[in-house]
Amino acid sequence: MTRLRFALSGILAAVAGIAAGHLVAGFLAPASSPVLAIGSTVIDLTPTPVKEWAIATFGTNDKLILQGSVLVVTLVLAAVAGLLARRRMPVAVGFIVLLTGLAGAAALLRPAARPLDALPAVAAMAAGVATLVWLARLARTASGDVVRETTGPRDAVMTNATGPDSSTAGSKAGRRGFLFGALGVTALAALAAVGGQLRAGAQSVKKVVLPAAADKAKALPKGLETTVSGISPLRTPTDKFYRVDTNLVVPQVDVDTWTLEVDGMVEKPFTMTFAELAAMPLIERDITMTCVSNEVGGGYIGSARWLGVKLTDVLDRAGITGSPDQVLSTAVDGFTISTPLAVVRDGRDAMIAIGMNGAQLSDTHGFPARLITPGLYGFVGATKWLTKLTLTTYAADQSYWTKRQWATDAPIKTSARIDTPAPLSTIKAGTTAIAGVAWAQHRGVGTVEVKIDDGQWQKTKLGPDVGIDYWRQWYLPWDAKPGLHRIAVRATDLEGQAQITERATPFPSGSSGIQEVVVTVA
Ligand SMILES: Nc1nc2c(c(=O)[nH]1)N[C@H]1C(S)=C(S)[C@@H](COP(=O)(O)O)O[C@H]1N2
Ligand SMILES: [Mo]
Repeated sequence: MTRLRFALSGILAAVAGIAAGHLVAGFLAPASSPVLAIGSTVIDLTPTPVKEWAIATFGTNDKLILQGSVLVVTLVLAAVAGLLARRRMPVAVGFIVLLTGLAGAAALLRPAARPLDALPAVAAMAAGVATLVWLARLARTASGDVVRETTGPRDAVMTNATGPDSSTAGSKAGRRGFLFGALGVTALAALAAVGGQLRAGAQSVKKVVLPAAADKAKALPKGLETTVSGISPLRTPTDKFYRVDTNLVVPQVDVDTWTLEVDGMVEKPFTMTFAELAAMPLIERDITMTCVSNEVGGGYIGSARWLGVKLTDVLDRAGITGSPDQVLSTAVDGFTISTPLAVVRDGRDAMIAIGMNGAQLSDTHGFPARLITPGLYGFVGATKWLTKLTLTTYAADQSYWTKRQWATDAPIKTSARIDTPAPLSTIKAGTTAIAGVAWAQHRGVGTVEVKIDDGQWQKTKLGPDVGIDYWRQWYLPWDAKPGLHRIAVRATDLEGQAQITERATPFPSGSSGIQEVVVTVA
């Protein structure tokens, strides 16, 4: 019981510290909240294969699981600190100082950190130490242990605190004292944590007015979703669009102070405001984005209408000098992406997007501006929360993922996905549709074929053509007979190049292989 009380003192000290830190971070910078700061550092330090495994295993829950793990490890360490507090208070306090110090260092080591970002950790340290000292004192009073402890000279002082009737009778009041103390700390911590959360969540990006495009996209044709149930809609609604980034906290960028800087191997480096960027000629394009971490048949793909400025227009304004081979783009949090300059300049619609699906970018998709490079996986061409473009060379500078051994030039691989019937589902016998989407960005989808069991590859019917940078819906009517069936799909691009059938993992340049689903027809 005594040990439990001390362990609990440590745990509650950590809870109080984390909550106090979260509260302060809510006002200053949400990403500097202790658990989040440590979590982000863990993300950056995690070796690529482990990261891949986490994304593959936990999918979009990977961030939650990471934060949960950081929390659990912290609480276990805090319990140890609590146990130490029983006999060696200075060591226990040192332990808490060390833990919160690590959180402070993690917050300060973020690439775009400001000195103030250390404050949440300082608050956590103060709250943690105070709670530990106070609860450990209550725990000492509460435990019958006090009697034994009086035998040691070191604890003589402590006995005084509990008064002369400190044995059995005193420990009952002491137990209640500890209980109330623990409950009080829990309640205060809950309040602080909720307060911090509310405060952080209350920040949202400002509404901006986006000018119309000078060069508009054609009206989007009617997609197959109106006739084929279960198929992905031709355009992905923004709230259904996948999200992939290294951020535990979504950056909330102040558009009034935001700037885009262009520097490096250029004649005239310059900085522009959002208003200046939005005043440049805007293009509107339908483009399908894909994440390199998308597994065969996976969901890290989305198609949207983007509004923005041609990237080459902005680069031309600075005037390129020397022989740079990459555009190194930097996000407001210091995250970087390398995009091959040759790709940017080959005529495709690489752009700095400020609008998505008829609205300003949402905070999760990179408000106020992001890169979109048709045909390249997101990690080499889709920098969100963009703030700087540097013309440089791969020899001189490396980006976030390049440092982690991912490919430098990563064209999206041709692939097809079966949306319906769902893998391992049971469907009714009779006429149905096998349907899905296929993509071969910047080459265009030529044909999509389906194979049922050991049959021939059959050509499917394609949905409307929205251009070579966009995915293509497809379907095949199927008279499904009872039994277990295997359905496979493959796509070929407009140049006649079939998708790669050999299985490859997403690392280092995107997955390949044929998707095959098994369904039961009953
Ligand atoms: N600042 C920043 N931009 C980023 C990333 C990131 O981690 N940070 N991830 C990239 C990756 S891997 C992909 S696939 C796309 C995803 O964009 P989305 O979340 O809008 O779908 O953003 C890219 N841009
Ligand atoms: Mo990605």
